[in-house]
Amino acid sequence: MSGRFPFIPYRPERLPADEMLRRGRAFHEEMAGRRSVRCFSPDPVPRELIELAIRTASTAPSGAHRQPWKFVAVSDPGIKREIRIAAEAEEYESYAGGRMPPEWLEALEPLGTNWEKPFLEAVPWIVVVFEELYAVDAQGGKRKNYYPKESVGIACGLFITALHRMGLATLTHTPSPMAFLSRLLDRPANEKPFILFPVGYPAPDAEVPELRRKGLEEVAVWL
Ligand code: IYR
Repeated sequence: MSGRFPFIPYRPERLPADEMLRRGRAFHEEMAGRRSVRCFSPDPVPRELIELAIRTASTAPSGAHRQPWKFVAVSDPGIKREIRIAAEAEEYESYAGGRMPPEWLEALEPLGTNWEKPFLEAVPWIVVVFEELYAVDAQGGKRKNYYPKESVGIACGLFITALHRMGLATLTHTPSPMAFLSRLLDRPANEKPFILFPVGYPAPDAEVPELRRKGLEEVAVWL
């Protein structure tokens, strides 16, 4: 398989300067209100909203346009329970079994996390994103993907953004190591677990740490 795509015109609307500023400010304000949540309401979330978030994530740019991602959306209570049990076993080993070095535990202390992950059962949806390390064609041949980590990372950012825009909350959860997710979700060897997203509404009494984000002067350099 080779050859160039046909090229088509791309003429997005060019906005007036004040409208650009207005939109940029409004979007920044909206995104600045996003928080990672660890305490979810059991209220159901329509599948269509999850579909939209995945469609939006899948608009991400990717190396050689290989789109090396797969989103596994779980609403089945039995599978969520299995994920919780397996994740907590790994997390227990990390937190209490000495797998996380003291420096790491210290870094997490302000967040108040521990090995217990009840939200994995409480949430209406768990979306596990897999990184496709290489593609497999119909004959079983392997085709290399390019920059899969960068590509999937961008897709995950768009996923989080889409959820927030729709009024849903999530957490970028990485119950490490994540190999158990391939087994429980029956994914092939070319797909590697990347991030697990519990998705739902925050619980009515949810709290988040009062953290401060770096200012522009700390994250931007102008030359
Ligand atoms: N995976 C563990 C530990 C953890 C690691 C980081 I880096 C965090 O920002 C938060 C937690 C857990 O989910 O508890």
